[in-house]
Amino acid sequence: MPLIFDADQLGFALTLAEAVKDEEGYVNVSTPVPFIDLFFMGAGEAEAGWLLYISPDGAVAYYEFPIDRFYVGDVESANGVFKFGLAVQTTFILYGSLGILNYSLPVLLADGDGDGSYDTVYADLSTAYYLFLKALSDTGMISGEPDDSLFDLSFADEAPAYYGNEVLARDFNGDGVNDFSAGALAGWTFDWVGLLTGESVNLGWRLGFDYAGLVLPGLDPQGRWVSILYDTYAHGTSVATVIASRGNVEFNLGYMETSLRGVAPGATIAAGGSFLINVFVAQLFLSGFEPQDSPLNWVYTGEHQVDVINNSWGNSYIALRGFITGADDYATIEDYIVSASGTVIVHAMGNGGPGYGTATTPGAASLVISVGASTLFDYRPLYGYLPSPGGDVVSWSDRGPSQMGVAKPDVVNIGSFAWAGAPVLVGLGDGSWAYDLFGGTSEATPMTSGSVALVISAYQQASDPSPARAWSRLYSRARPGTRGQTPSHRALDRSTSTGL
Ligand SMILES: [Ca+2]
Ligand SMILES: [Ca+2]
Ligand SMILES: [Ca+2]
Repeated sequence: MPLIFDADQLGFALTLAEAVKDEEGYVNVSTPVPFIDLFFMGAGEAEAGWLLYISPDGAVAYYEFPIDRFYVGDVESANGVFKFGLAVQTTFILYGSLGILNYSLPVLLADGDGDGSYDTVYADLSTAYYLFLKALSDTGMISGEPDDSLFDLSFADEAPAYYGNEVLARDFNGDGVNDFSAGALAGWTFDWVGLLTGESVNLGWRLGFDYAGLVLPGLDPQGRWVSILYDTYAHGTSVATVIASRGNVEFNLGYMETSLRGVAPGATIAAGGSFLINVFVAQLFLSGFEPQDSPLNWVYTGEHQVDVINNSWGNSYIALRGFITGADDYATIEDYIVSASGTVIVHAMGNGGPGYGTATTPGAASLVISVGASTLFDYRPLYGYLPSPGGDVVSWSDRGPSQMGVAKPDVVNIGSFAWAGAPVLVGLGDGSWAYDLFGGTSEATPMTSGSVALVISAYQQASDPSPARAWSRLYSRARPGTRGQTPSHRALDRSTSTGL
């Protein structure tokens, strides 16, 4: 089962329409088709599919397509009965700098092995890709028209996705790099609004937003829903590539070609996809907690599912809510997760520096590894300057300490700036262009999480890893701060982490 947890159900799609295959190899869908959109908290019934694209300068493209009949060819489901639905996805492409996309992806569920449970997902990626390219072309974002044959209203040309082969993406120009991606099948979906279970509790946090609810399979065996987790923004994907990019893609940066290999290219990535609603539930789940019968009774199972949790986010407004950093509800729950489960949490310290006491929560939690940002000037040829080493704490990196008096951040790492991979859509139809100049303590944190993954991997081969051991090893390998910086400003970079 893939460790992909759809914490906010952003990728959740209802597949309630039955679709029966006829003798000509088509499935006929009775419309309207019910759909749900948990990004905009909407639901409805659709007579047609759609794609809406708004370019950065405000040009709008909108198309509809029929959804009552799709070709499936030789694709089979038990007794010829499929389930059909529309997965509604919204993406602010590269934080919206390349436009906003909202579209409905036709998905078909099949019981491929005939055992009575749905196990296989098909998505009409070629039709979605055609409309995406057409929208980019019609709004002047790219030149040329897409090939009409892509618009096929067919699942027969699409590869099946299933547990063991979860990614729903395609390479259309044959260079080995995916050019359109709808994300990946989630192993679990968190029914935080109680849509399917009727069980949902608003926890009424002072700071947080998390709901208590029950965890369901990402692919319903009865075929009523599927969660296809995707990235709405770009941030999470860039974070993940900084940690564990395999370096399989050669990106052309204009002044050099690079594979953008991650710090720990052998690490396995789990996803706790969240748009900052159920972010602590995602961490509880990945660190080995599960709800037992009741949404309010999350119990530690005795084994954390991941070794390291990367948190490239934080809240800067804690003082306005009457808390002090390090003693607030955010920090308390992360300290609890670390101490109860032994999972290492690495957290961004925030970009609100300089200044004494600058700290976000829960980046300033006592038991997490808090990360500030240091400089690296390898990217400067982009702007016509020579590269240079860097290695200082950058001006805007939060300085700490926490208001509990704990010296934070624990380390600094590259955050100003470095290249990172980005979601496939950032390539605007060609995945080889899906990269970005990334930065902030958001980037320094996965740089550090990758190092922690290497530390833990080494400990697992030698002895017993723990958050304290990971911290002490990391800290002892970091270079001392210079130029009047406090002792906590120790700089970590790839050379120190790979010198383990
Ligand atoms: Ca089956
Ligand atoms: Ca197709
Ligand atoms: Ca390609």
